[in-house]
Amino acid sequence: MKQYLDMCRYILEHGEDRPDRTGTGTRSVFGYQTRYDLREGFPLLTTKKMYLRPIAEELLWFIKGDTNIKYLVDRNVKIWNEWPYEDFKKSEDFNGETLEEFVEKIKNDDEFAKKHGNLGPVYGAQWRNFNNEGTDQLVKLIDSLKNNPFSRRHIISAWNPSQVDEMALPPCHTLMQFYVSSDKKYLSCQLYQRSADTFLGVPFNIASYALLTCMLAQVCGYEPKEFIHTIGDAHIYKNHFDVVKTQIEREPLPLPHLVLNKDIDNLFDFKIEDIKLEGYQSHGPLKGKVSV
Ligand code: DHF
Ligand code: TMP
Repeated sequence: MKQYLDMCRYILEHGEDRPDRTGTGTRSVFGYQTRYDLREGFPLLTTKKMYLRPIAEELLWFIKGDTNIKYLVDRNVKIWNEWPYEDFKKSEDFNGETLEEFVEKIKNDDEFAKKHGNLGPVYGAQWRNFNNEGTDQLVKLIDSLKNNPFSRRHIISAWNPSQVDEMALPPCHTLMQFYVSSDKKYLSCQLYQRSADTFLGVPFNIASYALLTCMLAQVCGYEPKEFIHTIGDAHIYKNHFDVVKTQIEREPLPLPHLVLNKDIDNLFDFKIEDIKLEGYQSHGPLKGKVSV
């Protein structure tokens, strides 16, 4: 994962300092691409301690077409909690609850979760039911990967201009395209990410799309080859500069290997226990605040 550290270094050295929506401030470059060869191992960062479970749970949640954080909260995955909480704070039901109290209510009160846990028509909704008009992009993609491998239209878009205003956060990973090698052996994926929090979000995004590529490869009869990550606004938040500098001093360790349950031949049958990582070694944890 030297590529990732090179990107961090490049942003710190060549980026421009700019204000941003959250008020934190970033250093940013526009347009940056990294490539990860999935045959060399699974690209989960080793220069800080990470866990595959929240990443895999979030991906299964997208694949289900779910957009309510209840699914994640029930599985103790915390990464999306802040955004519905921000909306809740503005609602008439808000009584000064803390984020923790809000999350407890999501967990224990189904009505409350239905009302306040939804992020709007984000990733899962667009992937499985684009624009709420019934187009299942994921089912179509699997069909075209299997039956028309050399198509140049293996695309899923989460970016829906007519619904972005209804979303708690407009999609950051906006468009993915797949490519089958000429010998029909390998599957590759390229992601266009419009906005990338290089310290917090990007390590999740790389692993998530690598995992999706491996799952799709298995159910379509290919082997995973490359994940290509193309970023629009690649930024490091000001309050992450110090941890990022610590991280780029660390030596990457050998990559782990992903082990999927080989019996699964339908993408929609994958469960968390079918997704395992072997041989993960890492440096210690590095923490940073998320800008909401
Ligand atoms: N906003 C911002 N400013 N940056 C993001 O990366 C981001 N990501 C979102 C939603 N909004 C965002 C969804 N993905 C974390 C990681 C990914 C993610 C959201 C949050 C995060 O906080 N990671 C911590 C804790 C991980 C955990 O709780 O398991 C980390 O140390 O990696
Ligand atoms: P923005 O909508 O103003 O671009 O803010 C979104 C922030 O979240 C930005 O810092 C990018 C970050 N982000 C990621 O890096 N990856 C993700 O998967 C998500 C959802 C957000």
